[in-house]
Amino acid sequence: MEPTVPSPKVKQDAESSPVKESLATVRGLQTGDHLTSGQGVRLPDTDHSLKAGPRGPALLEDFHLREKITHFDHERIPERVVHARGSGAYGTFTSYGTAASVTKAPFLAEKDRETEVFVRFSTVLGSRGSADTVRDTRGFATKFYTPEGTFDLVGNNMPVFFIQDAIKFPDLIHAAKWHPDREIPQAQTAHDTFWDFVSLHTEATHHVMWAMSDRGIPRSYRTMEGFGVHTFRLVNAENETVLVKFHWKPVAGVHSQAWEETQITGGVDPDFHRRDLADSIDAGLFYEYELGIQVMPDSGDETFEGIDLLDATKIVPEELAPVQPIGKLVLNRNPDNFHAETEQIAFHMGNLVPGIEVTNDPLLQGRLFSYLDTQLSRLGGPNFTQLPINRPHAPVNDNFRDGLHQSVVHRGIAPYLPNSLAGEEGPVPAGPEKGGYVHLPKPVLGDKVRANPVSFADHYTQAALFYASLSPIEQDHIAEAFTFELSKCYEQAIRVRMLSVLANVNSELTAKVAAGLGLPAPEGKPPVTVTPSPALAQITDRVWPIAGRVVGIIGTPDKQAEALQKALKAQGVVVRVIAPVGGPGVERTFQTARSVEFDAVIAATATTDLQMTVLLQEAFRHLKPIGVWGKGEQLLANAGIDLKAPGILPDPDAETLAAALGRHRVWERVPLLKPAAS
Ligand code: HDE
Repeated sequence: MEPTVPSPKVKQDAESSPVKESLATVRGLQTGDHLTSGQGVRLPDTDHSLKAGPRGPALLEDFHLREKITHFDHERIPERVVHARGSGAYGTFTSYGTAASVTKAPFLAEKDRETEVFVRFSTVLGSRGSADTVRDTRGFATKFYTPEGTFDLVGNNMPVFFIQDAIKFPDLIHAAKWHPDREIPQAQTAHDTFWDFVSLHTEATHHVMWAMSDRGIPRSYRTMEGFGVHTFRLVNAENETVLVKFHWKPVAGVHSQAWEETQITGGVDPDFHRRDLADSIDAGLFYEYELGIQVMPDSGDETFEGIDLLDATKIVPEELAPVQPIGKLVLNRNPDNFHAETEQIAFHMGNLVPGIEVTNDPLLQGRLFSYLDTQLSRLGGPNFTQLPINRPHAPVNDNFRDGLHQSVVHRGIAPYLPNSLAGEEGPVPAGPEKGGYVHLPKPVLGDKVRANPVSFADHYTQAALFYASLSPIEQDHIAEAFTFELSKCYEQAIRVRMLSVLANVNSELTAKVAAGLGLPAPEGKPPVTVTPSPALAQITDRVWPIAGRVVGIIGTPDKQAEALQKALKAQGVVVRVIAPVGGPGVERTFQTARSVEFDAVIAATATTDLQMTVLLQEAFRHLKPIGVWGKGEQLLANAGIDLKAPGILPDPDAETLAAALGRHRVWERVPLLKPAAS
């Protein structure tokens, strides 16, 4: 019943791995029929320690007991200081060839070039065991294993960041993570220290708007955009340069959970996103994204249309610089071992290949230091690049030697340059003609100062632009999120201060949040005019592909259910029957089903089961299409749902359901859910 994917054993042994086996030499190293010690000695018994008689004591000479427990004692490694909670998958990136004029990096420039990648998605604030669906920024980090060396694009699902200078990162994270005295709250920003910091450090305002928007609560990793955030410099074969911003565009569109759904999901399935990624890949419903670039001229001042491209709190609206697609990513293989692959993968902003350079963005510059540094304590020394998941798919000849966990047996006596002793075995420097990474000569000049450029000072215009670009429903969600989070603060002064920040963004938003908090709305100085960027809105008239969506039928596994299953399968939709008890064709029981799992529900029985009533009510509140088959009408009546309400689909067929799912939710139902004005 419950599990709907093949067992892990079947999964790992599948012959049809769609990507090439990068870890072929180390996958499944545990071989042989017999249990052995770490030294390969066969063991007759691993259930009883060696004792002086059955009643003990245990003997120190029991090498198996000591080895087994010692290894176990050291199984955990430090979790990431941020982005501790994550999950990942392998995939293939195929270049369209459309970036050939702007970069010489072959994995982007050559048409149809396939590159193996590993992507790790993450939340930022929670610990490794925290829930997936919390309100947070999501990491979207991609390792491209190219023959020219590894390139890492370590991005987020929001295009801006809280701070402009890396030196503020420890402050930001100390404020945003749990309170140091009690280590609560876990994985959320709804607490005093976060709002204290961001209300004082107003360059965070733009990112806070994104975090409070529906982008902070994605439906799945499949339905998230990804952004490189910083501006990068691309270099072509003629050494001409442009400035670019990287975007991942999900083929499935950008969709979010409803806020209440995220809270329920955190309890009923804390692994919601992780599970969806793994199950979807097992089911062949691969996650797909297009990589795109916004291309800006490499003007000497690194600005574009008045926007400072070195300021990571600013976007370049797509209407000013369209996102040009340059390749496609398909995530199509699950890791075999979470620890070895997803936990041990180490990203680094300095993993660059010829054709891609960094800029002077002060946030990016600090990251260039941090990522390498953090791995030294997290992965225990400088040789983490030798871990299978981190090994480049390019020859390595680095003259680095020794160190903890060295697993290469280096030969030769001259790991230094210049030398006259290494002969054929020694590396020689490679100039640009041999594919060497040569930093583009750029003049560096300036007084030594601790200061920001003047252009970094505007903290509100783009926050206002973001708000103005969203649909009214999304704007309401932002107001509700601010109200919720600020209500969770203990300190009234923090709420009042944050309202005064919002007052500089948008007075209507400030009024709504102030009303929710029962506080007066302060006057501010919001930007007089902003030009909205329609590309930022999530709720539009667009209909999206529906692969990976889940429909639940409350009923029995009959012919009608089977026919729907068959018809929607073609579009990648999973249809699950929810029945009172388990049995053939039943995937969820009344006891185990919860509304959050389903994107649409069909009531096909007149059950009076209270859990099913709640499921329908939640589906209704969360704006999901609800179909009615036969006696299902009675179930809707039990749940107090009006059959004429928007998105209640009488006797829906596959086509009707698909159309409704393609719009993600029944937005027309929103007015029904607002409390009547008194
Ligand atoms: Fe990170 N960040 N970060 N970050 N970051 C880490 O590196 C850091 C920033 C991002 O799945 C750490 O290996 C500094 C922006 C992702 O393994 C650490 C600053 C963006 C991941 C670190 C930033 C990110 C990390 C922790 C301010 C989006 C997870 C463990 C200058 C563009 C990668 C690790 C994974 C992880 C430092 C800001 C994205 C400590 C100092 C901006 C997706 O090195």
